[in-house]
This record gives sequence, structure tokens and C-alpha cells, in this order.
Amino acid sequence: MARTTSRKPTPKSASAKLARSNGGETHQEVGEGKAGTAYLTTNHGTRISDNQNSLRLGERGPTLLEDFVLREKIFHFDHERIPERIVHARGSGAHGYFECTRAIPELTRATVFAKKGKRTPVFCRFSTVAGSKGSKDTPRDVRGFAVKFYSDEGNWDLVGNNIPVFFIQDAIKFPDLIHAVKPEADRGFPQAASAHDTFWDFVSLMPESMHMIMWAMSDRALPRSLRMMEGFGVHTFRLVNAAGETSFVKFHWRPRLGMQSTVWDEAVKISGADPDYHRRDLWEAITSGNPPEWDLGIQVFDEAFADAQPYDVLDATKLIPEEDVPLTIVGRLVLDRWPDNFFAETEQVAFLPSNVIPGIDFSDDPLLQGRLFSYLDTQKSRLGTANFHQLPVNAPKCPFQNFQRDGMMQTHLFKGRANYEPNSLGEAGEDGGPRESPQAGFTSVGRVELGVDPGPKLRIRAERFADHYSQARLFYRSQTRIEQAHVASALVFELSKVALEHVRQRVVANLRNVDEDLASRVADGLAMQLPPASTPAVAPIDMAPSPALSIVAKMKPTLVGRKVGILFDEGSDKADIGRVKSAVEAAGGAAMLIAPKVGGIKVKGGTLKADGQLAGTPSVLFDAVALILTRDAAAKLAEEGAAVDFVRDAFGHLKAIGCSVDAGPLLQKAGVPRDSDGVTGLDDKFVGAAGRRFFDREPSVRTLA
Ligand code: HDE
Repeated sequence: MARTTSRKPTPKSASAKLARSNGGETHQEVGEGKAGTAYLTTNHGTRISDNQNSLRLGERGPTLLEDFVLREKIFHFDHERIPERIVHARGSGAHGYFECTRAIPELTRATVFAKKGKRTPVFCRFSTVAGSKGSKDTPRDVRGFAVKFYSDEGNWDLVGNNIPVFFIQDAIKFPDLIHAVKPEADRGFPQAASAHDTFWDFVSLMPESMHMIMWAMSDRALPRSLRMMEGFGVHTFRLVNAAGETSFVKFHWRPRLGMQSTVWDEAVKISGADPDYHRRDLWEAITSGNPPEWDLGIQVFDEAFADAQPYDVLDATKLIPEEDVPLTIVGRLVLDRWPDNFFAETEQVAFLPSNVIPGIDFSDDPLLQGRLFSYLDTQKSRLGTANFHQLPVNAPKCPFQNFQRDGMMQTHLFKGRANYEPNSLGEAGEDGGPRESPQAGFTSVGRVELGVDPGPKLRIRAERFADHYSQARLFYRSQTRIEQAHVASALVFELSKVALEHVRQRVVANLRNVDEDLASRVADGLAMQLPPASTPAVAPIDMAPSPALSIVAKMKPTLVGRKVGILFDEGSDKADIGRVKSAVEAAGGAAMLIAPKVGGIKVKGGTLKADGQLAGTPSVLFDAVALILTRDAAAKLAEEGAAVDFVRDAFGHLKAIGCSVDAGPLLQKAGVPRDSDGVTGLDDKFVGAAGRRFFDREPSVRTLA
């Protein structure tokens, strides 16, 4: 059928000609000359004449099998999804660089640390662990913190978490752990949650998980932003210098914005208001030119220190207190470029803990050893080919060549016939291919060099791994009073979702070995009798508290990288709004205007558009809020659920609230006492308060265990 071209081209399609045909459907046709758009083709380069209609017999069908344009398009679409990651499926990534701020050639020959000022490109992916790819960003969960350094001597992947210890000591338990935490096998729920029978059943029988449980029940598992969490390599690794001398090392990422977390009720509400909360937050920061940064700290120690500790440094359920081995800052990580394509980069990035470079080596940590083996398999299964390393996000940025050949999706065009070595093709003038580098190449630190006797082959756990409780106690006792209450309340919440009473009992019996007060608070919160303590494999010891483990003690009162919501309505004073917005921005924060309608509201001094509509932009999305309202508007909004929740939640989530003098009726309806700490006017006091949380308020708004 001939198509009738509409007479009026729309301005947006200046280069694509707009046409409408018989059925009323819109066609965008390729323009002519230089101004024209590119023409549409099939995957094999044939130009497509019509991308709106499949090929039919007659006007009304049937559709013909020979329509290769339709067939190819639908075929490709049908295969767009690839398997999601078994764990860490939900994630967000970004490009950036690592800059060495302190050269450490005396410790390692890794070129990443060779020279102060040296920059190495990186790709970093943050993730939750339990939920699937489309799950919310803010469950109570551990966060993955994986960094791929594209070094000039190959890719180094530091695939860590935001918690410095792990649930289990031996890789052989990982499938059990993940099966237990994922949705239950028969019912397929709960999604992205540890608060259910199978998880707590498993961990209650695995007291080695108790230290990690303390962290997972703490506010560390509820980060306010991916930009505001610490990262850890978790395992003990080795650094090796040019002389072959080696030391143990633990890696720590420290966020320059300071650490910050949400409160549980807030995290639950954020997941409804914005399931992409962390992804959006990272995207906003990077695309608005505020790249997040972390310092890289290392804890370096030797065998003598390791031997002298009451725990084993090869046990991933243990940390090394910073008070014992302070951090040395050796570099900074800057994430300044959002990926061009989410799938090609964030989804297809393949991290491998076995990716190390000369100067970095593994320890014998049995969890790490299992990981070195596991990740290659997962990448092959997920990305479908042993050539996954050729994808742009995975390929090294330094030269790479060997004699591996062929395989599915081979994209490299190898020249010549040298696909084996040794060969003598060079003697006949042909390219013989790459060869070994005995000096510059990677060499493993040998047992003989370390003076370690390999000993017999045993399926056994080392006796020094048997203390399951001392560091759980260390963590709990190093928290501030309010953080301890959060841990206890999180345990009450999670165990309240556990239907099997004997599991609850066993968890509380284990908690008695951590801290008696904690166990009693949890038992009280569950309205159960305190069970007898379980018998620990080794009696716990008291370690000196480590203030470095607290978030609240380390929190920076700052508005930098934070967001303030300004609620206004008809009649609000435009000048006041402008003043608060400027003050927030001057303090390094971002301000967003919220009103019942977005398109433009009459205010004193003109009209004003809002960035967000009240019902869709609750206060959980902000670090502090300002209410700039006339008395009439405040009285009207006191009858509006979304407005009352806006204020009540800001107060309940311990945030600063700045108010115009006339905001009273709304405050009153929300039950916010005007004289509370953190409830201020619109002056400098508000901006000063907005970078803080008012934890003292908490007992007045909810019952904590
Ligand atoms: Fe992982 N882990 N893991 N893991 N892990 C994966 O690899 C595995 C462990 C961590 O953003 C998988 O590519 C085993 C500890 C992060 O793409 C899989 C064991 C730590 C990420 C896998 C562990 C981690 C993964 C799933 C026990 C903290 C996401 C998809 C021996 C130090 C990386 C994939 C990204 C991903 C296996 C234990 C961190 C299945 C077998 C401990 C951050 O291969």
C-alpha cells in the first residue's frame, strides 16, 4: 500500500521525516543528505523499508514466514536476557580511576602502587547479595563492593563487601548459606530478605556466622548511599615486593563523604517510594559532577604478628582491629563516569578474585581459596562463553596474548599459524607468538620460601578457627548505645518472622555467648523465656573495644553529598525558598522543591515549579526537610495524608526539620513538638542541623529492644 506522508513535519524529527500511512501508524523515514538520520538495517546489513508492519498476505493477514525482518527482530528480542548472577544479582556500577597517593615499592611490586600520582582506570560494581536483579536497593543485606583495576600489568579484581568479615569459614558451606538465605525453595518467598526460617535455622547451627550476624543486624546493612559505605577485601592477602619479600595485607575502602546509614523504618519505606534509590543516587552524583571518592587503606602485618593473635588471620570470620594494626592510606578511588550502557557494562562485567597482578598474592584462607576456583565457572555459565574476557568491560587495557583459541563468540582475529608453543616458526620468518617472562611475570609465593611445611592432606578445620564468639562480642561492645539498640531490634524483627520456635530459641541461646544483655533484650522483644546458653566450641574472651567499628562515632556532620527536600504550597514566600535552597547548596548539599502540584504554583513573589510531587516524593528520600508554608497552606496540608507522613516520617527518621513560623498546624497534626532538638527555623541553624541525625529522639518515636 502506498503511504501518505503527513504535511506537517514535527520539529523534533527535523532529520527523520515523519509519515503516516493508511492504518494511521507513524513512520519515521530516513532524511536526505547530510542532515539525514542513519538508515535502519537488519543485523546483516539489509536496509529496512518498514519497521511498523510485518509482512502479511493481503491487508488483514496472515503473517508470512518469509518475513526475515520480523523473524530476526523477535528472535533477538527473545534472547535479550542472560542469566542473572546467582548472588549479587542486583547491582550498580561506574567507571573511574584509582590514584596512588603513597608509593609502597618496599611492600609490593604491583605497578598500581609504584608511584605517587599514578592513575589506574577502574570499573566498580556495588550490589546487594540475596535479592534478584529487579529487587529493591534497600533491603537489610550485605553490599558487594567489587573493583576491577585495569592495571598496566593486567586486571586486578578486588571483589569485596561493605562488611569486613563473612558468614562462613570454608568455601564448602557457601551453597548452603546461599540456599538458606534465598527465597524458600517450596514457596518462592521472601525476596531479598533474611528474615525467614531457613536462613536463621542455618546460621543458628553455624555459630561461626555470629560475628557476621552482628554486622548484618547493625546499621551497616542499611547504607544511606553506596557513596557512604566502607568497603573491605575481607580476606587476608599478600603483598610481594621486587625482592620477593612478602607481608600480609587487609584492604579497606573509606568513603570521603563519611559513613551513614538509614533507620530500618526508613529503609522499608524507601523501598516502596524508590526501589532504585541507591542506583539513582549514584547516577545523580556522578552525572551532576560530584564523583564519589574513597581512600584505600591497608593493614600490613607479618607472620609474627599473625601468630601472636588469639584468632587466625586466615579465618574470614575475623577482623584485625585497627587499634592493633592502624590503616595506612595509599590511594584514592574516584568514580566519575556512568556506564554508556547498563547491560554491556554493569551486567556483563565479570569479576574474578583470581585476577591478581605481580605484587599481589593470595593467602591460604580456605574461603578465598574456594572463590579462586568458583568465579570462572559462574562467568562461563552466565555469559555463555569462555571468551567473556573479550567483552570491552572485561578486557584488560594492557596488551594480552596467548595461544588460547576459538570457542563460542570468538571476536579476535588471530593471524598466522602459531597456536602452540614451543615452536620454531620464527626461524622461518613467521610470527612465533608470545613467550614467557620469567622475571617480570607473575610468580606465586612458594611455601618453601615462607618456610611452611605443607604437611599431610587433611579434610579438617584448623583449631584456631574454633573461637566463634569473641569478635561478635567485640563488635557489639564497640557500638554506641543507640547502635546496640538497633542490633537488638533488628534481631527481634528478624526472629519475629521466624515461625520455627526452636530456631528462635537456638539463636538466643547463641546470643548469650556474645553478650548477656543483648540476649535478654532480644528474648524480651520476642516475649520468650531466656534459654540456657549454648555451649561454645571455645570459651569467648573479652577483647578491647574498637571504636572504629561504630558508624555513629565516626559519622561526619555534613551536608556534602546529601539532599534536602523543601515543601512549599500556594502563597509560600519565594524569597525564603530561594534563601534556604542557596544555603543548602552553599553547604555542599542538593535541594529539591516539593509541592502538591508540580507544574507551577502561585507563591508570594511569582510562580514556582516543583521538582517533585508531594504524594510521590516522601521525606524518606531526603536527609533533612524544610517546610515553607503559610498558615492556610499548613492547615490545608494537615488534612493531607502525604503531607502529614512527610513531616511525621522526617521526625521519626531522626532528621532535621526547618519550619516557617506558620507551619504550626502541619507540625501539630504530625505530632512533632516544635521545641525538639533538630526542629528549627529557616535560618543558619537549619543548615547546621541538616547534616546530622538526632538519635536522642528515637526512644520517643518507637520502641527499641
Ligand atoms: Fe562471591 N560470588 N562467593 N563472595 N561475590 C559471586 O560471581 C562465591 C564471597 C562477591 O559485582 C558470583 O560473578 C563463592 C565473599 C561480590 O559482579 C559467584 C564464595 C565475598 C560479588 C560467587 C563467595 C564475596 C560476588 C556470582 C565462597 C566478599 C559480585 C556472580 C567461597 C569478600 C561481583 C559472579 C559483581 C559474586 C561465588 C564468597 C563477594 C557465584 C563460591 C566472602 C562482591 O561466583
